Amino acid sequence: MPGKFGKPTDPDYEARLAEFEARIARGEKIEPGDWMPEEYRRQLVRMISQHAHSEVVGMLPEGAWITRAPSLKRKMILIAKVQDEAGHGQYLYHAAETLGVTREEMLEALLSGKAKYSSIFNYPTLTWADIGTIGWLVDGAAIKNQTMLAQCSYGPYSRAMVRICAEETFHHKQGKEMVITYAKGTPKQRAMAQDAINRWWWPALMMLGPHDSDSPNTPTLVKWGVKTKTNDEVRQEFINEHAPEILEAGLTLPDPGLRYDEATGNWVHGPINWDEFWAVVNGNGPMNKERLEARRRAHAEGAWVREALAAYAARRQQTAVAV
Ligand code: BYC
Repeated sequence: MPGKFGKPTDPDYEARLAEFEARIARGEKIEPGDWMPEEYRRQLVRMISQHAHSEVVGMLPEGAWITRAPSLKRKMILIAKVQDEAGHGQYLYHAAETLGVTREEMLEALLSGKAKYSSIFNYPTLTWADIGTIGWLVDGAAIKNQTMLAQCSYGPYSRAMVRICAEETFHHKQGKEMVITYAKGTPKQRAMAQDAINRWWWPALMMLGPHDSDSPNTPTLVKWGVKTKTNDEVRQEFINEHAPEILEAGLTLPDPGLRYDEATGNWVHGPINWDEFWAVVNGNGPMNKERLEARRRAHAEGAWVREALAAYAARRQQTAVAV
């Protein structure tokens, strides 16, 4: 049930805002139906719907390899993983719907190219090692970000994150196991794993969002407890965990500036190519066009399912009235 969304021009806005912020400070969750500033709602709809779209578009790069998995075991793991991403999309669309936005509005925004989704899914999966690398790096980055979002002040988003993180943890483990296996394998397997790490490392760092100095949404999101860490803080956590593990596996990272800093305990990275990031975000990445076309095609091909569901619901309603 949508809540009351307060605007600064409302006579009681300041008093209600103070109570809203006090609830967040006490660690209470804001639930659907509760009073909230319109800007809090707008930010959540933006973020949760982008997140849902990312899960759905994120099925495409990995889905492309289901028919080419090298063993039955790997194929079953990949099918389960891609299916999980569809489920994550569902939880997230539902969470966004609690804020009064409809599924149709969100899908229209995605299919028309208005809505954003994660930059990472606009890169191609060129070899089988990309599948393991997505699990290790992309799910690894997603978990760092989503563990933080599981603490967020909006109840439905926070609860969706708890469940999603549990599933992503399995995705992360299988990806790491796969890449480490290939890193210890034949020279050809090692080369394939290294090539995949080289191509996915920087996009995985970019996926966590622009530097804090270029992140206009962070201050509002942190103030209202949606984000509890900034983009750079989450990125640092991701690098601190993954850089040593990748090096330990006998692989290298494509960053000549990467070094461990004794004083801070952080792995310091070299400059990130933000021009590439913004090009991808603005629709000019290697796979943007293809990803959107695939989603539009899937939506058109699913029209008969939506029509059948609507016809079934109408018939059930008629039967209920007759009884
Ligand atoms: N890609 O002010 P900022 C997964 C946009 S999927 C595209 O820092 P914010 C998985 C940003 O939207 C998990 N756009 O934004 C699935 C904003 O533009 P607008 C995906 C990006 O929101 C399948 C502008 O840049 N995770 O795990 O404070 C298979 C300025 O940025 C990106 C989520 O979606 C980007 N990477 O922080 C495998 C997590 N980064 O909207 C795995 C939820 C920034 O003002 N989202 N932009 O026009 C978030 O946590 C935050 O939205 C972000 C960005 C950290 C991504």
